Amino acid sequence: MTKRYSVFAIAREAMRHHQGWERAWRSPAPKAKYDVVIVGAGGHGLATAYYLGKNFGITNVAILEKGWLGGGNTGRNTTIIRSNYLQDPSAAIYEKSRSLYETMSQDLNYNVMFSPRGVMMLAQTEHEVRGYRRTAHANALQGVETQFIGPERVKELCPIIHIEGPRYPVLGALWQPRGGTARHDAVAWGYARACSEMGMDIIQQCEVTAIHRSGADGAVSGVSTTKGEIACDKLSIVVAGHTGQVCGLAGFRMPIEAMPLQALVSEPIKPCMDVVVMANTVHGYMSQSDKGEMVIGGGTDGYNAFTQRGSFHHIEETVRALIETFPIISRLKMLRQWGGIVDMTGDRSPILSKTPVRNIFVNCGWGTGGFKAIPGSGWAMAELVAKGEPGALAAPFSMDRFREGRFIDESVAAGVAH
Ligand code: FAD
Ligand code: PYC
Repeated sequence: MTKRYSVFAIAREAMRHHQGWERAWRSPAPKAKYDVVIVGAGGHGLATAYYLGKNFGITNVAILEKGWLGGGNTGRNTTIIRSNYLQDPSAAIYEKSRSLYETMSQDLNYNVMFSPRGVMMLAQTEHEVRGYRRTAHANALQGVETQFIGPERVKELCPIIHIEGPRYPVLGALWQPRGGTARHDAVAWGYARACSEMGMDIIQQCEVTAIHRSGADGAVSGVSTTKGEIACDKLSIVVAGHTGQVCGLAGFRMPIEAMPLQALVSEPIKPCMDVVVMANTVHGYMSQSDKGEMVIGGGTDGYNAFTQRGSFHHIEETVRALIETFPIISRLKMLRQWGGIVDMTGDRSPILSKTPVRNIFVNCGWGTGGFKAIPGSGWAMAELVAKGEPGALAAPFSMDRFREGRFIDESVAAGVAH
């Protein structure tokens, strides 16, 4: 039984030189067989496992990770959480997710530092004004709390914004007061600890290299990994930018492509901005971390690749663009830069779906915007894996929609140009 984290535990450990903390999760050797194997220990894989245990009592589960848990996009994103999407199925799953973030720290007994500081998406063209007004109306009907605010209110909420920009003045913004940020590593670590506590096995440094099928209908029977053979009744593939390759191991193709997306942080400065701002026209988004760094992100590279780096010209373009709206950052030094491999679908919406192989399920396509979706996606995916059929949250996101022309177009709400 893992000891609970609490103020008393902190006081107790302070008294005994922090000698009593235990490991947050076990690192077991894989068993020969599990009821469910999840490939990928990013946020979505871990959350799927957590809700399989919590909501359905399924705990004979292994989560296999080729690197270290949270080392993919989950530990590389700019942590923006919001649910201001246009289409009803998106608003439903992202709002479920945002609401789960509100109580995640208590639920997991792990401080994920959820900070509902408010997110604004700037409107810097007439087209965006119309678009965001429309989204605000749609959100009102969906029960998502957003509003379209004017430039004066934008300036009030974020005084460092230059409202009369040289090329793109700020004409207003779509404001979601309960949007915000959370600590990305903590989300992965909190789920990992809770899964391990339920008896699930998180196996790191364990790459899935083959997928096996058997029986008359060719249902999944197990996987080969760099740590040996593992049999399973059900397999959930949750590998973001590597979806194409891993699904290829099972013999089917996915309507998805992989691209690098990068971000950077500045040197730390005093607190100057207590909201998240996305400026999609000039193309950049920015928030300030608790350490004081300005967290800055840009767009995807213009080609498919698997480098977790991103290209230099993107940094230049992003920073140049943001300086128009935030002249205050012009003399800051960049501290570090990194990239992740994002998984993009044609309509910029995710896939939570059964696949052509019985008992293989896939969760992918969160692209540039899946950090905010981790709890909601895990919740919906656990239902799909446990019951074999999607519930109301996941159903619209099945991969049939590409064959049926039933797109859920969120290319504007994605907030990142691609
Ligand atoms: P990942 O965290 O990538 O996890 C997949 C895991 O699968 C990886 O750990 C990988 O190692 C593992 N894996 C792959 N192949 C195998 C294999 N064969 N065997 C075993 N394991 C395997 N979203 C937001 O909501 N807000 C943001 O502000 C935001 N900013 C972003 C900024 C950047 C720079 C990037 C890159 C992304 C951003 N995102 C943002 C998107 C978000 O990070 C992702 O959508 C989300 O983290 C995806 O989580 P995941 O669990 O699906 O994937
Ligand atoms: O989806 O909000 C988002 C986002 C911000 C930065 C990257 N993605």
